[in-house]
Amino acid sequence: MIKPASRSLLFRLTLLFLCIPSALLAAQTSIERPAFDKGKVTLTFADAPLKTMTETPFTIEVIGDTGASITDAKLHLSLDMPAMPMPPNRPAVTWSDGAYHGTAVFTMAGAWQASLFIKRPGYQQEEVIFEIEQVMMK
Ligand SMILES: [Cu+2]
Repeated sequence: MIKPASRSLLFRLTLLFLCIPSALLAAQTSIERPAFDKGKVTLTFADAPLKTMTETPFTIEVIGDTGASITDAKLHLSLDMPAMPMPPNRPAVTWSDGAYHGTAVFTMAGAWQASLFIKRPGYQQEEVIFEIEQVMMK
């Protein structure tokens, strides 16, 4: 027989669990790299671990020297495997709803590298390389 006090605790724990936003439970793979002088670029895939042959949405956030988000850039992404030549894998990156978005498909298990080319009006092109340590077989 459960005592009223512990029943109440159970009820509270259940409530607490139900109140955890689903965003916190959703797995993501997020990689941050320095860019420009004092800025940074964050590449976030909406899955973890990453899996082969799976349409995986991603977002890219670009922060400039001043700490402000950069929104006027053209971004080009190239996905490669450092260990071997692979067919070109260049998902389009588009700006919408206040973020850069795209969808990646990793065609093979193993380590990948994402090269991001950032073109901004009036600036030299910046290249940022993200190491993706492991894509798992689906
Ligand atoms: Cu490969």
